[in-house]
Amino acid sequence: MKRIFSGIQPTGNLHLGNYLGAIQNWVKLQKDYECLFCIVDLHAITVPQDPAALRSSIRQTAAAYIASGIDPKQSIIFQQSAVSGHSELGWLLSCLTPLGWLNRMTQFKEKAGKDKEKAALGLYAYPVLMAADILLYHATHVPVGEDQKQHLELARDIAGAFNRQYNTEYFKLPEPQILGQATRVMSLRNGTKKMSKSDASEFSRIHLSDDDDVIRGKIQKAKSDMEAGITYDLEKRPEASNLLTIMAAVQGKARGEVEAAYASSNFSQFKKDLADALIAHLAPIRSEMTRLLKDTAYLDKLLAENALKADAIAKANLKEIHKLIGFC
Ligand code: AQP
Repeated sequence: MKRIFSGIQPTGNLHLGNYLGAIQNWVKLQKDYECLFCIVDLHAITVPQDPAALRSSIRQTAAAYIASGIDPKQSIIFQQSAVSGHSELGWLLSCLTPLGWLNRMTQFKEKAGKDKEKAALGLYAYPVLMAADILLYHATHVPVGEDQKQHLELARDIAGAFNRQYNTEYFKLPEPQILGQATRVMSLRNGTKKMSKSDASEFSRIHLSDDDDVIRGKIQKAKSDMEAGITYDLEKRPEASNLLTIMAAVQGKARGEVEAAYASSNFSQFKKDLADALIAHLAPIRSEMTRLLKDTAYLDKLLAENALKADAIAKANLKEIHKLIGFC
């Protein structure tokens, strides 16, 4: 059995990083794997969320998955909070995860900022819940962007800790799949910073819901440099490198091929072509998202039905886990 689990937090509009680093790969993988694509709302509340905005982001995320090409008949698209097994296994695994392992997690350090004392316990324990998400379904593969690599390594360590504690080989270690060219899409304002939903500047990212003019405006304003030609050099030209990577990923070309085509172009021509390529790729997704979001009854029904499917797998696995722990 080859089973995929992956998810995105409904913490706002999805952006090009979520799309190129995660969803685009899921679409390719869904033919060869049994897939669960989750809207990880329990992770979203590790930082404060407005309830109405969260509710709307959950539907928007579901619509983005489907509009991008995830087939809801083939893959299980569901909401994490609708399957209580995630929280339950999260607790069971937190009882055997050493604090020292969590202390190493760089995402907590970045998100908690300077005042760690004020950060929520949930933000700190986030990677244990992520391990539970994956292990609850015995997922064999987990396609994610580069930023989730450390959390996935921890999930493997936690699976090993469970096996050792209960003297079993129950959990197989899930394999990370960090695929494609755009495994870490960077901010359009700063080529050394990850494109992120929580960046204060809207101009740092392209949203899947951005219209053509907004995309053009953001690409035009994207940070560039004074060098001649558009060439890839992560150290010296992080912004040019990021834009080249985005162009290659949306066009489905090798980065070298795009680089060769623009080696003697200026930014103004390159940015115009990049905006055109992005619009050609994203406009159909945006219009399908808009259509789906008008039919909230369809989205809600789909999520409810799929939650039952996920719950059935989760319940059966939790029964086995309870036995191994000694609850029954
Ligand atoms: N910039 C990125 N490049 C490539 N992949 C990315 N992913 C996120 N940002 C990039 C991948 O998208 C999936 C879901 O991520 P998420 O939204 O659940 O969490 P995140 O990684 O914390 O994303 P953000 O945008 O940075 O959210 P906020 O600002 O709310 O923390 C994952 O597979 C991730 O690798």
